[in-house]
Amino acid sequence: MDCIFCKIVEGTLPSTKVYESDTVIAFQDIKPEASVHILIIPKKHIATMNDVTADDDQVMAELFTAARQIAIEQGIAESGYRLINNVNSDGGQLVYHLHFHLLGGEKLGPLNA
Ligand code: DGP
Repeated sequence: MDCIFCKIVEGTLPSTKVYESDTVIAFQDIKPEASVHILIIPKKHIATMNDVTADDDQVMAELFTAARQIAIEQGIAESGYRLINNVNSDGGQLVYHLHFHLLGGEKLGPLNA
């Protein structure tokens, strides 16, 4: 499958990982838009939020657990952060492997700027 995030999961494409469990990994975004910009993804290939099913309940819970833990580790839990999932064309999705952007480390601008 020609998916760059699957290649990051397999380790055939390098990334700077900040978190890994059996089902989830998180790594630095290659084009950061804030001082902290981390992508949190399921190891399983799920193209978009629209493709999540009830079978994925556990992995979805683990994505949010990872987000909370990474925010603490990055020291941004108390100051605040943003967790974003872009879906399809209007949502600005460029990589079709489900991911959440964890952004913080500075005062973030308007959501739709
Ligand atoms: P989105 O527009 O929501 O699909 O965001 C895709 C993000 O993925 C974007 O912020 C840049 C990041 N990205 C794209 N290719 C790579 C890559 O090869 N490595 C890493 N670390 N991030 C990537």
